[in-house]
Amino acid sequence: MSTIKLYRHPLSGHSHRAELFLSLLGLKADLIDVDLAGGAHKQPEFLRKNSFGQVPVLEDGAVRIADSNAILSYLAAKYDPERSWLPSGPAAAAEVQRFLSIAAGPVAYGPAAARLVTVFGANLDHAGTIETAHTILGKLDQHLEGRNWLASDHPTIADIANYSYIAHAPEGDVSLEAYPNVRAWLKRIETLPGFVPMQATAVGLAA
Ligand SMILES: N[C@@H](CCC(=O)N[C@@H](CS)C(=O)NCC(=O)O)C(=O)O
Repeated sequence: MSTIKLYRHPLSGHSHRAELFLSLLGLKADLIDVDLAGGAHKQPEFLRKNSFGQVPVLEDGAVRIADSNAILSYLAAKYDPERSWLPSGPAAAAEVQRFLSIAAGPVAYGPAAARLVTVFGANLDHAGTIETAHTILGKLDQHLEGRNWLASDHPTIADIANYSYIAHAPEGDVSLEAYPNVRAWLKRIETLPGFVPMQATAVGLAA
């Protein structure tokens, strides 16, 4: 049995990015579903793993990491000695960090938040989240003009961090129709050896 455990929710894009990266690295992990609807993430047992009460959490032997981007950074530093997924040069590392911040900023407040409304019934300003989503998608589409990957000439954790919520943006009523470079980039990620999709939901699939 594997010593790596990923506490997650199957419809959580933050969880999916960790699951996807484990798979791309060829690492076996036990996926442990946390019952968010039942409030298991706010119970003492889970709060001992992450006092913020959120998935995902990774346990690798005695090491415990909360936060999806922190998990990506840890896995890249530990299991990719060539540092291809997280380059160690100062400028290259900074460029990856720039896109981790975008994943935790406008992508979280845009496409991820729009999907929170439609999939989980979150009480947010749906129109505002959709507007934020289109602003960042427009910028990313421009950035990807003539580029295959977000932060380098090869895939890095910047691509993995941004993939899940952008791929599932239509579930939040955010169409990707106007962003051909973004759609081509998503497809590129989907052809990486070891790619695993996030479970789709019934909402927004026609968008
Ligand atoms: N910054 C965190 C955000 C994680 C997050 O928002 N997780 C959501 C599921 S996608 C969650 O656990 N929500 C429950 C809550 O916040 O109460 C990360 O990147 O892991």
